[in-house]
Amino acid sequence: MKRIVTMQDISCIGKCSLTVALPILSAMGIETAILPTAILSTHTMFKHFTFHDLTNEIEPILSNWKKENFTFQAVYTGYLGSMEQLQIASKLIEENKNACIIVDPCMADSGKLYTGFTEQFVKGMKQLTNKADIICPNITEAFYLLDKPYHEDYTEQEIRDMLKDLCATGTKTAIITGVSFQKGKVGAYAYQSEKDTWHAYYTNEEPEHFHGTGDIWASCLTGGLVLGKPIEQAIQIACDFVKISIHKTLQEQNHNIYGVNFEQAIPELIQML
Ligand code: PXL
Repeated sequence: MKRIVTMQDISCIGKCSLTVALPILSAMGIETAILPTAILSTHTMFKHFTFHDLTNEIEPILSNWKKENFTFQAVYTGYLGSMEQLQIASKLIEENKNACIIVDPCMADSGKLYTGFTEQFVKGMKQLTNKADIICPNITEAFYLLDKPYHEDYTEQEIRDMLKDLCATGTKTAIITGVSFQKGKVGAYAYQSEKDTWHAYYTNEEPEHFHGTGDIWASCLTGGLVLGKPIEQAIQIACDFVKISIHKTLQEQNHNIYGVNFEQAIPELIQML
């Protein structure tokens, strides 16, 4: 059985980070070790939330794991809460030289940094992405990583240039999610620097936007790759699963805005594998 490790927070309610990564990766048949970075009452899109930092727990957990000689096929990092956690993630990557490293630079959306993030953190995250095999920023995060002003009227050439720039400092493959060049269509655009190849995949855009979809997308991508799918197929699975999850959410009359009904889409995910 494949075993991976994912480092991100536990938002107790809110359907993001570990509460989506763990069920999705488990459903995909992958043993998923977790390194929780913090425990929050909800994700930070709520007006009030508690935040208990778990940084001090991480190093002892890692040193215990070392004694057991655990190995991981992939290291997947998501929401990290501090500069110190970026350092720990970096160390985790260095200690797992044979693993596929997937860094989702969770820090921004809709043109803005999430609550609590700073320009200094963005610089630190850029350093972390340089160490990854694969990164999957959304459009906003891609602009932040490249220190470019966010705008919505980007062209396909601009996205291609950004993907190349993201790979220029170390990342082997960059995928920008939430890309749209045509009204009603949204997808992901990838550049594999080692092969100098491009790949884009789009689905019909659903009429509402929800929190947590980036984490669902990155979890599916990670799962697909760990299962040995070609990156084009892993991207398709991730895009389709997010789309189906949003669709199921919209079918429910009193749906939550804080997350999507990905749970009800898991049978379709398994069929896609
Ligand atoms: O989905 C990204 C995410 C993860 N974890 C926490 C968040 C967010 C987005 O707001 O607040 C705690």
